[in-house]
Amino acid sequence: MPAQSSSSPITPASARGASPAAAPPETPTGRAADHPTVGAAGPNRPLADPAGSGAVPAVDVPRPAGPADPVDVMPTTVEAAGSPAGTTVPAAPSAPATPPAPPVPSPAGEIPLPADLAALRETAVGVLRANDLGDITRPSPTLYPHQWLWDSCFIAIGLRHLDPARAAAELLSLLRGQWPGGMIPHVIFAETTDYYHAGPQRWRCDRVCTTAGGVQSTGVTQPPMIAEAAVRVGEAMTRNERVDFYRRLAPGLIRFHEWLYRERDPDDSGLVALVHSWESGMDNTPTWMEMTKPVAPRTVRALRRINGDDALDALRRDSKEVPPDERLTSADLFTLYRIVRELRRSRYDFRTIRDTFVPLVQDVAFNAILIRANEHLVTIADEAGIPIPRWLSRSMRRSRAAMNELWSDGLYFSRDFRTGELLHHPTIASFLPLYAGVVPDDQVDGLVKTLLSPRYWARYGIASVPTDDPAFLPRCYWQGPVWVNMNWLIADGLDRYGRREAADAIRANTVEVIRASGSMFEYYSPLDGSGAGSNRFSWTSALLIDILATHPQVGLTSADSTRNP
Ligand code: 9WN
Repeated sequence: MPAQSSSSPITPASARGASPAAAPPETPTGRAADHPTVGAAGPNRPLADPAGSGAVPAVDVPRPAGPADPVDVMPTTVEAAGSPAGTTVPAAPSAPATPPAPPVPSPAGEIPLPADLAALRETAVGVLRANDLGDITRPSPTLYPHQWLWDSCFIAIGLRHLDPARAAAELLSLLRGQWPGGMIPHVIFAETTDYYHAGPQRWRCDRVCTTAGGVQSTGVTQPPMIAEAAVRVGEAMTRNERVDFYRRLAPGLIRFHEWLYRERDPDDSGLVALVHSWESGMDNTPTWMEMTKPVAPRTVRALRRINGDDALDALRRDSKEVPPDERLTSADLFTLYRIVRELRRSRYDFRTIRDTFVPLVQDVAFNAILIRANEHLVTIADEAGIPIPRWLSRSMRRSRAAMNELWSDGLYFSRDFRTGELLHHPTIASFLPLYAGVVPDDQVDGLVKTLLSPRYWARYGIASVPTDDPAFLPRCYWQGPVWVNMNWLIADGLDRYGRREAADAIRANTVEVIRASGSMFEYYSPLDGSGAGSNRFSWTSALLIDILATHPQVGLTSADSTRNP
């Protein structure tokens, strides 16, 4: 793995006074009253909202320059080698009209990247540099000013090509937020007064626990991508560096996996349950919204009846950078706030939460990511020389078997924890078992064929909701857009099933959709390739850097729309 710490444009960790060998810096306070983002006048001043909790500050965040014009191309499909006969893989979007630039040596010093891709990579590096807050990277400069769990993992996977020590620091910094019971929270709040719509005052976790680093956090978790990221970062290190890094990470990481099973799989089903759609990372995916809508606050329903969505839209503050129609609906957002309030009242304790109205879902994507993470955890613990408790190994084995219970009609689905009913919403999550590596051989062909069908793989990539689904909206968050992290995970799984050509076609398509938009958007329309959501988004940047470094041939071929994968 080529590592470039010497020429890294990211400030080396040592220059910031931190290295993976040094303890992560402590934040001086964990008390709400002392925290700059809590209770202060200014952008985070809490106001009432219809969900009855949290802040509605009065500061506008300017929307950055809009997306580039969608590239106007005719749909093309090419035969998918390695996929069942008759399956087609949509070609990568064709290159912009400008003639191809001469190749320049790739920063990895291997296959030279065409000049336009080298420039795109520089843009991606620039985004990571601008979002670098020291030992953490914010997902985007305006909409997401704190540290998110799975974002930091995808970010570390890209950062390892620039500065492995900094990538390791990104992962180790997640342990600062670890709760005494082992949970690693989905957001660790940075010391910033920048506004975030679900900031510390909505969670009040300081009343429940003090985190290891004395930092403020949310009271829920997010997909456990840490082990995957750690193994990738470890690959970019010398053996000694890696062992040192794993020794520092492994105890906290094992405690996190223990917490997931102990707290969220109390019945030993093998599948952990989530208590909020934010834990899934796919906030408004139809599966979760089906479970969420019925618990909308009465005030929200009433306001909506009287004034339609406009009144609610006026109350939300997360849509100043991003138009409301690219995010979840206001009614759904205020319902998610209501669920947070109930979790807060339950002190984030699953045994209490179980007896409330809070929807509980055995999320298929989260569990798939956990299963793969378990494998990596074994590698990490082995190399660190730290044993994994026997009961945890048993739970890990149970998870692999339990995944089969989520299979129905050719796809995998999430399950309602309370009723045991499958939630039959086909979404991108249905394919994550490929990443987990748990799909039985006789089911792989069918699943891959469905993935590559135009319902899912539209002109500009894999839609997060099938394009013919009533819930499909091409530019709305997790209701249709292409997400770079989903592409990365699925391509990784396909590789391990020997479907390299389909995997590379996904990677080529990913590179091309980013190139065509010219910017690091949060997500992209699968129909016209236009960027949506937040811009200058970190994981899009990091995973682009990773794809170009690990699969440079993809960058070279991606402009050729007649290419046959
Ligand atoms: C809530 C940061 C996060 C991602 C999630 C994405 C979005 C947050 C929000 O942004 O969620 O966690 O405020 O919308 O859905 O996957 O981790 O990028």
